[in-house]
Amino acid sequence: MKQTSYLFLAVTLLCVIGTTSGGQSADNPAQKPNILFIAVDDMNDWNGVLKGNTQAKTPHLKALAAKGITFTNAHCAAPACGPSRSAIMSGILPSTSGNYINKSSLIHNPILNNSVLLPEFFQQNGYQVIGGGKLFHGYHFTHEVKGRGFDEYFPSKTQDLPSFAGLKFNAKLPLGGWARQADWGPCHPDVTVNDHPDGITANWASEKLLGGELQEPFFLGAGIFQPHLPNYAPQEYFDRFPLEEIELPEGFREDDLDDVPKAHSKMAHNPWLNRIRETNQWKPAIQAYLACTALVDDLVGQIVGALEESPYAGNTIIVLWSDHGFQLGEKGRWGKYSLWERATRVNLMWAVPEVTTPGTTSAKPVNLLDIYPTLASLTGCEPPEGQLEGKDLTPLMKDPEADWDQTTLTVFGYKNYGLRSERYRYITYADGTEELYDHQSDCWEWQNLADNPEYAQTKQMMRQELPTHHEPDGVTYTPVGYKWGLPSKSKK
Ligand SMILES: [Ca+2]
Ligand SMILES: [Ca+2]
Repeated sequence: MKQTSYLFLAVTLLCVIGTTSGGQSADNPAQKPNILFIAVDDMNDWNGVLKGNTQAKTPHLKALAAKGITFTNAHCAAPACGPSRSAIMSGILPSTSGNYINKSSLIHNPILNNSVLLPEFFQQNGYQVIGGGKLFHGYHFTHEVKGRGFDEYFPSKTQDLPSFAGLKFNAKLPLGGWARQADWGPCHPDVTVNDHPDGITANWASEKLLGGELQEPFFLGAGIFQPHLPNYAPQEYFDRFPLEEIELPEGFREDDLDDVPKAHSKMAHNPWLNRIRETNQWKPAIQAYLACTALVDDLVGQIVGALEESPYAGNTIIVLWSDHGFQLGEKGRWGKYSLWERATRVNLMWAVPEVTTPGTTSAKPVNLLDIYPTLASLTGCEPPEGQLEGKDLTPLMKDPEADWDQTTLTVFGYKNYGLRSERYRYITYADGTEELYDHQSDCWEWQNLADNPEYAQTKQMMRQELPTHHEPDGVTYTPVGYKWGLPSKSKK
């Protein structure tokens, strides 16, 4: 009965308003655009689109950028997989939910657990929702959200992809293998991209698209794990970046932390760079990150290429995002877990039929938190009431220079905030210490201007944008600790 009445309503509406096009509201689910949702893990701005480093080779990301709009000043809600992805999937800021660090569980957080997660949202709106790879935090997808909102998960809701530890290697790995999670190196020559867990995810997504049997509208999520450590890829990817040509990061300065408050080290003490330098592995580690980014690029090309060849090409929104950035030595850090540019800046690219203009960019400050409300808007689905804290990006898709918020926010741990405007980055830590950088003259954030009285007004403007609410009722949260961003103690 219910289905019949929906159909009747849809047919009636179609008679009244005629056909609708992609990106416009339509009450008949069959008319709504499909969504290809590509997640990439730990991919920073070292690529040919965001131009954070010139060594990267990423033709397929460039081709995707040429299809639609790239947000060049997009930032994560949190510089760690767990809270970043929880924010993307719920549309709720970490400071609102109390989900601050990787160890914080999504489903044991009452605010997040009671929210309508993005896959559930599309399922409730009549979409076929399927996913594979790493979409939520935890490579083992099923451990966290147990398939909530998915009609189908690859390989299944109870079975994970093969682990990286199972790949074959020729040589001993530099830091001793998967257990440290900090290794890198080429796989054994017998290993091809089809054996790599990310290759398996990309093959699955491509086959789904090319198979032509998806029920429209669909939401297809493909989560790529690289270039998250361990940086393992087939030899051919390492061969693209000869070791003798590798250059150290342009943004690295030995004395860079001299003008930075000590509070940053409380968020995450990261010994990896020291270890990497001591063992003369800096260039090999950079080579591996570049190799794995090139692998991701090929897989993105494969998935987008499959969509283009599929029957769904004309009515499918593509959104590609990375969950946060990564520092390859800048500010003494090999890792994420900081509020600096290289850790918060992300890839955020959209190609939306009849909405985006090919090859456009916008430098307005935007956030991964904006993905959920934007998808709701583009598909004409009513967002869950009172839940979403991000903004619909559609106005910027139509006019990249449209009036917009002055800043966007990244949260890492209790009362540690990074704000990015078009020109400045402002950081304030829980102990009240501050940093301020002027990107117009200092793209590497070398000179902390926070104590310079000339910038008092700028700081004041930025401070007004900070959240005033940091301790959600009824939520047990763990402050960021000293070691690896793991909790040092529990609060409440
Ligand atoms: Ca990540
Ligand atoms: Ca400095």
